[in-house]
Amino acid sequence: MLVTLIRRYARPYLPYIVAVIIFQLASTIAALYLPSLNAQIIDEGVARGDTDYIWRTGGVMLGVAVIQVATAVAGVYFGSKAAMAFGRDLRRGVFRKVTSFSAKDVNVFGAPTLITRGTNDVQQVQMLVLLGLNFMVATPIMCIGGIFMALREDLNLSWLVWVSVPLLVVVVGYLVVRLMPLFRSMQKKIDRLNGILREQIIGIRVVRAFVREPHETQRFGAANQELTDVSLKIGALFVLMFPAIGMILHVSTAAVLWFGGQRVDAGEMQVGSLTAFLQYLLQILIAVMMGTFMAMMIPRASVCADRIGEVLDVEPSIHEPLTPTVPAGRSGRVEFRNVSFAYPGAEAPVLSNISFTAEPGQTVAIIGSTGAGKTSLLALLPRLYDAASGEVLLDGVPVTNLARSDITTRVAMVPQRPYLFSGTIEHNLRFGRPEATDEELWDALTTAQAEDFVREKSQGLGARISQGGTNVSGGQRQRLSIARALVTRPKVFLFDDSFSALDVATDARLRRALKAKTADATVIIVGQRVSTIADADQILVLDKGQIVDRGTHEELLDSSSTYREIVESQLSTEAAA
Ligand code: M5T
Ligand code: MG
Repeated sequence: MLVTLIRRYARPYLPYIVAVIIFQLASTIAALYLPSLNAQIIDEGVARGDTDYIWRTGGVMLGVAVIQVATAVAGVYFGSKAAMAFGRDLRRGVFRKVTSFSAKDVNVFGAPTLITRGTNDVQQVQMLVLLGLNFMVATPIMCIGGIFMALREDLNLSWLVWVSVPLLVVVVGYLVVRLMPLFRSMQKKIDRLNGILREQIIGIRVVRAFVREPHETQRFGAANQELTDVSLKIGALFVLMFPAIGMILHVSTAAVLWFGGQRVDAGEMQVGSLTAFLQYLLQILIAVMMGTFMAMMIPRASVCADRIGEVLDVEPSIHEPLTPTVPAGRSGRVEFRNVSFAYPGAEAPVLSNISFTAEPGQTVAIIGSTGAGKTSLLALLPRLYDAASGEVLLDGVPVTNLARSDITTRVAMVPQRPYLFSGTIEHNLRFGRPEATDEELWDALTTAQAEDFVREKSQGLGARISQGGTNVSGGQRQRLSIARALVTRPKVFLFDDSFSALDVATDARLRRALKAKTADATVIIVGQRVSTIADADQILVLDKGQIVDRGTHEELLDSSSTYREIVESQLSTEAAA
């Protein structure tokens, strides 16, 4: 997966990557050349007392050093550019994919892990790409070139290379193998911590109301502690790593000086060669170390890449038809034909054999006890879910054959738990139709009986709404979301229990105003209160996912015992109250 992701998302930045390779090649060769120039100055210039030679070679050395630094900087610059662009594109890819998910697809993963995958996981892969670009060329060339150059200086000391390099590989490799599983579990712990934190922040009011802070704090504390423990274990290994590497470097240095010194004494080696050899050995060891660090990043990044790939590979369960049917009429006629539906993983169907028609200009009401399947029924029209069998038709065309835009421009839903976005009231109202004028917004607010409280706000339409709409009351949120639906001027309105948070008088006023505005639209209302739905053209009585009775209020009072029971229970509670 890691390779696939990198191949797919790094392709547009190939020119940058080529630049990185060229610059690194140049800077590595320059770096390898420097010690040998240094040796020449000492062994030829200083030994012969040739000041001219020293100046000349020194000049060349300065030039090479400048090239080395400049190309190294350029390499890192292009490498960072490519890696950051890669990360941005990958993040965008994950985000696009997630926004194409249906409710069902999101549930398969869960929101917290989708968030971690789109942020932290992408960052890990991006980090690997960044380091990879910075080291992939330099490290092997530095190793091989360094060994070659070192041996050129003195063959007799070569055993020092053969001893110190494998020693370093073994020590660093051992630590990396110990670190890998820790990194893998760290990613899971981060997921879990995100999940708990998210849940607690969203549910903060409930937590307060039930005085669950100590319990929740403890739950968070436990997850936090687990992450800390893993991080500490990782830290402990890192603490070992640096002294171990330092030890090997310093012992190698001492060994080179000791054995090389003896050879210089014996006149078998020149001092310049000795320093050059030492510098090459250090270059090799540092390159080996970097290579091993890189190798260590790969498993972690590949865990992350797999997690990202799982998201990217999902075929959204609800997809647009390839050749959408263009409906002949656009009046907003809704028809359910023998529709059955079950939630994924549930054994019993939530809806079975639902058939009804809602004509433009008509109001169809759905009433039934909680859990009867009212919300699920509405969800099938905008394709939040697809029916298992039967057909849901809009203007005579099955919704599965309609282009998404054809559905969304004609169907507006006021969900049972309305969600507002952070921003202003205005920005929320224009959600479905950005080009709506201010008059249209006020008009919608008036109809939704929300005008007064928006006018009371000093910033009016510009008043801030917090994420989820938590800074307005439940009833205000409901009315704002009704206004939001009105602004889109749809052909079909779906109101899911949208009047429940309103008092009876406001409810009546709102519905009277709505009636005028929605005269030629199809309206489907889910309601709990009989008074809300009594004047509907057709009332469907839903029980355990089936339509048990249908008709107008008067007809149902006569014919339906279930409906009568509902009416009587509400009358008696009103009488009691
Ligand atoms: C009908 C189940 C739920 C209930 C039945 C939304 C949802 C519901 N269900 C799931 O299994 N998964 C889900 O994501 O389906 O639920 P409903 O359609 O929401 O019922 P309702 O709208 O009539 O109820 P209410 O309380 O809003 O009046 O068994 O468990
Ligand atoms: Mg519901």
